[in-house]
Amino acid sequence: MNEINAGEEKLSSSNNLGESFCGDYITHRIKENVIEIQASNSLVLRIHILDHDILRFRYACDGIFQDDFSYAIDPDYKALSPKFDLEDQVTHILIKTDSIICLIAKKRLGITIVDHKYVIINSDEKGFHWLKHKKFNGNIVISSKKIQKDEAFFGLGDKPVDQNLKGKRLVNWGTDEYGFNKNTDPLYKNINFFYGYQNSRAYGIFLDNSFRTYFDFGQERKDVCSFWAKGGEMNYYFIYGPEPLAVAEKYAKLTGRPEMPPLWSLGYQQCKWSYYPESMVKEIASNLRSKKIPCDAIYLDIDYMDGFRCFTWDKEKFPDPKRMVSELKKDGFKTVVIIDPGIKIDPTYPVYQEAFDKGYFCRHSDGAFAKGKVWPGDCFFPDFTNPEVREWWAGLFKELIGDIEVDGVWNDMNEPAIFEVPNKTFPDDIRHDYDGHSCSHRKGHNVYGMQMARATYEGVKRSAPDKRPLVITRSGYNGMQRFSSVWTGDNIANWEHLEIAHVQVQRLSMSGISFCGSDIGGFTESPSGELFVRWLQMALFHPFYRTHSSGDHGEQEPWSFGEKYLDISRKVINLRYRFLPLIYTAFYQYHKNGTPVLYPLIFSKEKCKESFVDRSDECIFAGQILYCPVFEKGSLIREVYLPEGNWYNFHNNFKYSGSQEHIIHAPLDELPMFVKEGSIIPLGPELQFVGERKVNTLELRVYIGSEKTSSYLYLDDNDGYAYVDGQKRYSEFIFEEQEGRYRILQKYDGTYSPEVKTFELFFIGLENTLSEVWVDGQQIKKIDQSKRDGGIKVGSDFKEIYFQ
Ligand code: MIG
Repeated sequence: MNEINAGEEKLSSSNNLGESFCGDYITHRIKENVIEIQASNSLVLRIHILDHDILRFRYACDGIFQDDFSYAIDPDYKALSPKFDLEDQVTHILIKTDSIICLIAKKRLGITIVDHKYVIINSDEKGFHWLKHKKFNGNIVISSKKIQKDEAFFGLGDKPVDQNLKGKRLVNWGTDEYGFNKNTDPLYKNINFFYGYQNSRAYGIFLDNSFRTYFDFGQERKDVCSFWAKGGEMNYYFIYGPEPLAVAEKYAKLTGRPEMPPLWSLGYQQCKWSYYPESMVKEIASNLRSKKIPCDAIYLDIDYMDGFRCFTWDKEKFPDPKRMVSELKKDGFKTVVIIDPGIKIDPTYPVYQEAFDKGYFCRHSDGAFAKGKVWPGDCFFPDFTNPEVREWWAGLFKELIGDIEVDGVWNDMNEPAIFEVPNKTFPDDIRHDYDGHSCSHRKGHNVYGMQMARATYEGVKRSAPDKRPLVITRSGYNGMQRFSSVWTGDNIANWEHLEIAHVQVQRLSMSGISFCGSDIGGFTESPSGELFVRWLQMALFHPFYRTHSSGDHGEQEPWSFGEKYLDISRKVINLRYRFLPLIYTAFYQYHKNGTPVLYPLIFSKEKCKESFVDRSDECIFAGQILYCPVFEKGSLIREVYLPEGNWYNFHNNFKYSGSQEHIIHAPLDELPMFVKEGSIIPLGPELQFVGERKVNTLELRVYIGSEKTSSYLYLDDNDGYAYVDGQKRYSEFIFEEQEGRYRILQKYDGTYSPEVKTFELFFIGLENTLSEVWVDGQQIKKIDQSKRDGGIKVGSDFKEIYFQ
């Protein structure tokens, strides 16, 4: 038995006759930054040295490499071709870069990667090997590595499993899982990237292979980590940290980061399946405003369309979409609409007819278009892996975005999901263009959703070139973050799902996908008021902040649970808007450097503690705020672990010392959160929506600490592309204590003049009352101790502040 199936089947048993291994070393040659090693059994290994800490490994079993083509790698990624030394020793070839040494054993080409002290970071067990795929006559390509002592594993996108993947086997094959649960696998997304972490050091491995992939972290054999693909080439990137955060940033640079999103897309979004007709949409909008719930976007789910035909409107429900969208806009609401991949087979429907005439739909291997049933009934499906099809698809948004002025597009069902078939998707034989590298669905499946989101992104962007696009997608492959935000799909309104979403969002963030969120309140079933507000809190720092529900179990708007919960919802969402400048700043750091907007403690800059490997309760946002949602029904108490240093409770400014557990009061209307000492946290005003009025003043909360600390603030026009040409200000605030006084230095480049002209400073944690403040050499005013509200106002372009 050498066919590998999901889950139970054994991957490697010693009596597995089909197993083939690398032969022994014969010779090597170096061409620029690629080292090619020839083995005795005609196998060839190519090692690309992309950076001093990023190596790419490719294996050709018979010496013939496949086309070097990837949807994942950012086309703008530039390999640095760093300097390296190669040593040809008796037993090994050594490749030395500035940070690692890669040893290739001449026996069977076993790979070991060590640091300069020869401490092992990662090493092959069986290493690369392969099995004959019985059914397809290709190879199942496998890489097996030793699990180091106490090694933990993280990553892999949207897996709804505990943070540490040790002991688990997981599969990537995008699947529509309505009402998924803890440990449901696979889910919608296909992110072939994981971390190994041991002895305070992390590396990442990205298997760039879009066939069905498997990751086994010691489930089958306790000390072995294997990853494999049911076809294609063994082609993986090894990224060394040593800090986990450094791995995240390097991975994000390799597979790309998104552009800055429009600020409104980080505001609160209200969605349901479905709001219709127009009067209902208007009622939701007016309720949001009259009940003073801040909101930036309303979503239209599938029922806005005419018989679920993409790019059409049901004119009975929505007689004049352009008018409606513009009226919503006047009220400060953006409109986002859903677009699915299935195109209804209907010769009277021009989108269908054109795609049919041009042959843009996916075909079976014998040539017939592939039919699948989804919402519109029988459909054909555009082959988004064909650049010409993507181009056509992008053009379809001209009316929707350019004329009707819809602001964003939500791509669903793009695993692709198909009804009434046992495997829930296309059969394997379907053909894909794969950008000229024609293949079957076995290879095309896991990239289908990403290519749809990509074509949508192009279309939205092109149709409104002065605005930043918003695209949301359910499925995707590594690198999808360049084009789209994501949500976690059809979760359930129960308390366990609060925790699942919390872990999923951290996992997505460390997998290069920071622009993510869950259906707030839960998609299926109905939350209680308590669960709903706890969910709003849990998601407070998730960049994608949207309430969504299937709609068939009751209402799920902030006012659906009575006055008490309406008030709490308002309070939480108001706080979201106060945090927008910091969420935007964190997003900028993600856009620029690949830094995840939020991450678990194990990724924090605090000295890495092995005890964090299983810990996902607490989460760090923007590098400076630790928050820990309440996951238990009825609970008003939260145990929280604070890492080293001092921390301030955001809500009452009490100071706590770190490196220990605390028990804190967690009232129903508060997300427990703590600010690291030394941080300077910007807060904006409460707004009903982004752009409601000019924001000329931001609060800066200065949390007194003893160590020199940098904080940041990013400002630009909140939409449009002027920021690309330098119309932005990225300030670094350096806080430090100097001879009994405190100093804040502001540094930024450029001449951009932001709308924010004033900062209002609040000093938190001063031991004595504030007596003096000097701004750029001037003592600005006597401090009036009787005036306790209001902070110290300074120009937003200040250079240096002293206070004591
Ligand atoms: O078969 O469009 O995950 O968010 O509301 C269900 C209807 C199709 C699944 C999505 C969900 C959306 C729903 N869709």
